[in-house]
Amino acid sequence: MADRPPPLSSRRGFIKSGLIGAATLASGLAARAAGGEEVITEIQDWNRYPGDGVDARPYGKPSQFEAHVVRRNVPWLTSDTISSVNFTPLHELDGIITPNGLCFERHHAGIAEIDPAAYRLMINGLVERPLVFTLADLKRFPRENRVYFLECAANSGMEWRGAQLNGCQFTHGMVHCVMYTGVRLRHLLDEAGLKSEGKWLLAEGADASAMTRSIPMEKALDDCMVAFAMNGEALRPEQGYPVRLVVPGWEGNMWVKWLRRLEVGDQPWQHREETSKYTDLLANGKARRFTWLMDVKSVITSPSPQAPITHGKGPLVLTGLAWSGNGIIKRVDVSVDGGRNWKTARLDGPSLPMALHRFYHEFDWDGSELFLQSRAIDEKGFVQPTKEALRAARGPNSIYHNNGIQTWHVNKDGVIENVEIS
Ligand SMILES: Nc1nc2c(c(=O)[nH]1)N[C@H]1C(S)=C(S)[C@@H](COP(=O)(O)O)O[C@H]1N2
Ligand SMILES: [Mo]
Repeated sequence: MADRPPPLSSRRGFIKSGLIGAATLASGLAARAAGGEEVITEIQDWNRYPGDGVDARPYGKPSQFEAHVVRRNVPWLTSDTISSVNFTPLHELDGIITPNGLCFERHHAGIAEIDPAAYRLMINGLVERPLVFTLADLKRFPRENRVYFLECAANSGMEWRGAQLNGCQFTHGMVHCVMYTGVRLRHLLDEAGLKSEGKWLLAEGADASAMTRSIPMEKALDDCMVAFAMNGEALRPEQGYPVRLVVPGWEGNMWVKWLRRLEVGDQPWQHREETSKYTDLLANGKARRFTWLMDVKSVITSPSPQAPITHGKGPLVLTGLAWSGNGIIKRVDVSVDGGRNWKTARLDGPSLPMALHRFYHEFDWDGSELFLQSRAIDEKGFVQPTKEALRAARGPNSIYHNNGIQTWHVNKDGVIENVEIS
């Protein structure tokens, strides 16, 4: 085994090259002159030795050099990790689809590990025929594939009183977007036979939190799905394996995971505060009762505090995400001067209703300080508000449904901070 290469991290070529990071650009050129760099002029180990065979990685994982791209939690936010949340690393991702292993998790009693053979979904209440479905039963209904974002109503909630967390992973990472495969809820309710008084649906999870939510029947019959796959494979346990409810465009709390029961009723149910209350307090002390739809929102994911500018002046790709529970995103504007001047960003990738949209804005950075902002506009004409406008409407003590415009301050060294300006 004498010719076995040393582990990658100690290989001379990689350590010395500085391939990632410290490059200085010739002004206006996003490349460098050829010659002198041994990572390209010298043969590297990966070029010399054969690698792993096809039986070494039966379920593929990202490159070892991407090990920092992970979900993270904020330890001081909740008293334990069972009823808690972690955040999608938005600053490291591109396109509109969130990889399954990076979708943020929000549980009230940890992850339920359900044996699919023992999985049952019951429909009862105001129906002609109460029914119980196995997973195999669900897979005998016509299937649909739909790409949707899921956003927790508490996303950006920590930012209500001022800039708080330094990174879009933490300020905006309670969102993910995957392609779901499943069956329309409508087909299952038809099978059970809805009674005409059935105006509300109670959705109940099989986890230890026994979470329930009331969903108006109109929405349930419109576009809700009972999903068993995400991005082409079975749901992950974290996301509700084997079956979760999909409630397009509406707050994440209603997307009941580990779905075990649907009860049809004639009015909304009373729910336990700690699992199902995402009520918005208003400035006058009143509360907005039903605020299910997630409003138009966007954030610049790079550059951002966790993705500083390390390449110096010259060509820069600014990118971010926009989404709305009202449908598709029509336009995203970007400002580099804190909202004084706006330019239309370039949307690229599929534009699907109630899904994440990807935008880009390419410009030459002259090395001066910037105040980066993005502002999304959806197909219904709703424009993402400033944080001041939101506070004026709801007062300083609100928490949920914060879709205000985010500002990132870029200093001359390319270091970036979460700030608020007025
Ligand atoms: N059964 C069950 N469903 C649940 C929850 C839960 O704790 N238990 N959390 C809800 C909340 S508050 C959110 S934001 C979403 C999060 O979905 P995710 O973990 O797939 O990101 O699931 C919802 N569905
Ligand atoms: Mo949530």
